[in-house]
Amino acid sequence: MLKKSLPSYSFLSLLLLLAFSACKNTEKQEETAQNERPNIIFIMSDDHAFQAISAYGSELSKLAPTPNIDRIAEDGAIFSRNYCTNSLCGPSRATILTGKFSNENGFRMNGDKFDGSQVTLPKVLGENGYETAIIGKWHLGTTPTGFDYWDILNDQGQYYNPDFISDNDTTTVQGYTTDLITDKSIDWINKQKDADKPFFLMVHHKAPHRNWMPPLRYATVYDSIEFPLPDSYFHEFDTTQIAAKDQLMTIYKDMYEGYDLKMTEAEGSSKLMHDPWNNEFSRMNAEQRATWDSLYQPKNDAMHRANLKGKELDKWMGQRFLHQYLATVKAVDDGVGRILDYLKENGMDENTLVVYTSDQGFYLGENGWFDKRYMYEISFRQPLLMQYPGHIKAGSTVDALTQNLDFAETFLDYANAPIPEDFQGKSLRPLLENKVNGADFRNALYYHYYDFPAFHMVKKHYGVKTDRYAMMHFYDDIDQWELYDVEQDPEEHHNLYNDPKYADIKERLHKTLDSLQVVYKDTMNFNKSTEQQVDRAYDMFSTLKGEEKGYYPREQN
Ligand code: SGN
Ligand code: CA
Repeated sequence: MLKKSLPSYSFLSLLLLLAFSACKNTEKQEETAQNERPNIIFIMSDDHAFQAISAYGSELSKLAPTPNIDRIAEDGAIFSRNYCTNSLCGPSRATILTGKFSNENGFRMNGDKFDGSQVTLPKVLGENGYETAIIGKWHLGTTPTGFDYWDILNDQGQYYNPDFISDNDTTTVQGYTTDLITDKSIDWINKQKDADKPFFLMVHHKAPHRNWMPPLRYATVYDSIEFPLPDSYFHEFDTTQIAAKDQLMTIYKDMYEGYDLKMTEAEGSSKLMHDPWNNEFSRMNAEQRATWDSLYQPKNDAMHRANLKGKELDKWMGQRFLHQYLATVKAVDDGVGRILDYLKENGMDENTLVVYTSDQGFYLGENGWFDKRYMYEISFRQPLLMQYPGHIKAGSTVDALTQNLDFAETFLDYANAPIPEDFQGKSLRPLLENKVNGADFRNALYYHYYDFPAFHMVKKHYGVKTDRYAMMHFYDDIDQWELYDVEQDPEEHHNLYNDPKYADIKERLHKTLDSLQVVYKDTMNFNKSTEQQVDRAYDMFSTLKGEEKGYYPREQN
């Protein structure tokens, strides 16, 4: 069933409609003939915050710019208010593939198994004459379906010498993963160069995901820079925001000194502090490890000599995190540059739609946090840039409320392929062609996050976001509503839900939320985690942190 299928009409109106649609069809055919079917290259990194893309203009990114990603904004469009449906890797990827919310595509949290028998974007493109491929991170639990070619990382993948899995074959490839994904992508594009079919390629980077291992060439690249830590780095939440207070994603409390921050035990030693999962360092060969140690030793020794304590040490940890995160981003940016250069050098830039995004937003020290999951702006917002010369105006900004839910329909629209009736997004093409005003495109977004109890202990929640406000409900082990005036309070530190002045706004938002849940068919499931499940999860974290059970006591709400 296609989205533009005929509803039922009376006989007369049916005749009129048929006559009319015959004309429309002829017009449509002419229009189609003129319409090129572009190649589509979809580049997605993992956990790349918009604050770390210089085209988005943050002070931080000015010190660690991304000139190649920025080229897409210069030659095309940047989306200033693009959001995800569920701020987590697997769910975001499933939404992008299916054009559906998690409740409809069945993939709610990492660890779920993606149902590859359902209709997906690559399948529809394939049926409509596209050659399709995915290279890089997949993380959906089952092997890809609907792609002509796939070459994926195992689960989260590794930064060094990763395993790549293709049809029944796993190969360990020597090198740095970001560079390898770029090499493999360019090789594949090169094979399509002279084909008479258009292609769709998903280039999915692992970087800059935790544990932020930069390539050796950038291990010291930002060492001379002191990055600004956000003003809210030491923010303390009170009980009006229990769901924000009660999490495990604070840089200076919850990161592992060795695994995450590469801190060593003592001056002169290269032995890492707490490193519960040696799965990243163990991938390196002896030569890589020796070079790594030679680059990290002087800065780790300097850290020991400085003998930092308390907040000074907390700030040092934030700096170390940003240095590494931004160094892994720099390699992603190199990769984007290589793909853009390849397209230009081979005369393919004009007929290729290039998209850059991340699977969600990411905290870079705001509230003292890393990771994502929350519907709060920083992790809800998902960077998005697109270029298609001659079709998307260079240097344009799209300020409509858009979502990763819309990607599938957008690409099908550009490919002149039919859009399945049950896809839940909207094509962004009219926005990019200035055929619709941002304010008329969509007035509210829906969100739903389910992964609790789990890593970082962010509670289950769903919510609505309008032009100005965000309202969300944290449920499962608590029952808390929050309302923010995001325009006045961009950091979302003032929960207005119980403020009588906002009663009308609250009521309106509730109505919008109710209608979105109907539209997106999200019949609520208030399954409660048992007390034991939640306690077990907290115990797991205490153990991973190398502490006694109960080290992380559960907030008593
Ligand atoms: C890993 C990370 C978490 C992260 C999840 C989900 N821990 O489990 O910090 O939230 O991935 O990330 S790690 O120490 O093993 O890296 S996601 O992007 O895949 O959803
Ligand atoms: Ca991610």
